[in-house]
Amino acid sequence: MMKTSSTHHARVCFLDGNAANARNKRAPYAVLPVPYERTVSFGRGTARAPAAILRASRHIEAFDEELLQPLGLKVQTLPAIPCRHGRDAQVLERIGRAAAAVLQAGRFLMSLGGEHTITLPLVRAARAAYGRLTVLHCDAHLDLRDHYTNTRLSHGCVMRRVLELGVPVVSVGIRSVCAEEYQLIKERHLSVFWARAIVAARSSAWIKQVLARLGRRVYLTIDADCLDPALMPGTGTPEPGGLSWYVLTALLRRVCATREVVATDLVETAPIPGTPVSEYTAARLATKVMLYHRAGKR
Ligand SMILES: [Mn+2]
Repeated sequence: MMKTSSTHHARVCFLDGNAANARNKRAPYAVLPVPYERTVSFGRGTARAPAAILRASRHIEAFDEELLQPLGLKVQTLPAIPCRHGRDAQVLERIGRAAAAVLQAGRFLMSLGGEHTITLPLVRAARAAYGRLTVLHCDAHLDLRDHYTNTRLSHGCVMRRVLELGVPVVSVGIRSVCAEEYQLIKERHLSVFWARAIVAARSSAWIKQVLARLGRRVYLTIDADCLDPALMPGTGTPEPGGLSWYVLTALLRRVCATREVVATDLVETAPIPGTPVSEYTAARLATKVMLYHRAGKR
């Protein structure tokens, strides 16, 4: 039996439980658990997501049914970032430093949130390491408010802060928007691909339109609520009418095949006690992104 004591948790490999692999500081893939939960407005529990996703990842089949190859991903799972103490800005800086160490070494970073706010320091670190990039933002929400619940460092404002870095954002799966956000996307001609249009599309031409908006290098942020709540019931603000598994993975596969995806975060999973569906879907999604990335490099 494999030991799964919590002290060794961070050392367990994301994908195959190979502890030696998990300690490999030169592994091309680094998984960073970021249990940051501070400004969640509705459902709670996203701080528990990184550990739950890592646990669920142990149950993923070691062969990929789509690419028809063994997973065999070389992954180092890093220790979780301490997120409970310190001011918001301090903790976000801590996250950025951990990300920078991975990205500066040219390794692929897969961050597991935590709430969406963590994307700001992660994008900053990616831009410092790689320069120009586009953020591909999969989400039910635009997260473009200037401030939300009395703070500018909230999950509801994170893409506004990213835009302020001067980084272009392409949003996919959107189906919830406030008047302020709608005004902003009209004024600035922001790239928004509505879930309603994607789900009704009769071809994958929309994927080509997404690709046309992306530069050569891409940072990918996936809010779990971009998916249909049937696949991802455990998320802070579930919205009906989300993307299906096959639609989202088709998009991500094409993006990884045609662009240099330098890092990804998967945020806003909030495990529901008694059903593993949310964390298992999240683990599968994180794995798919790394597999698509590896296939794209070949
Ligand atoms: Mn969202």
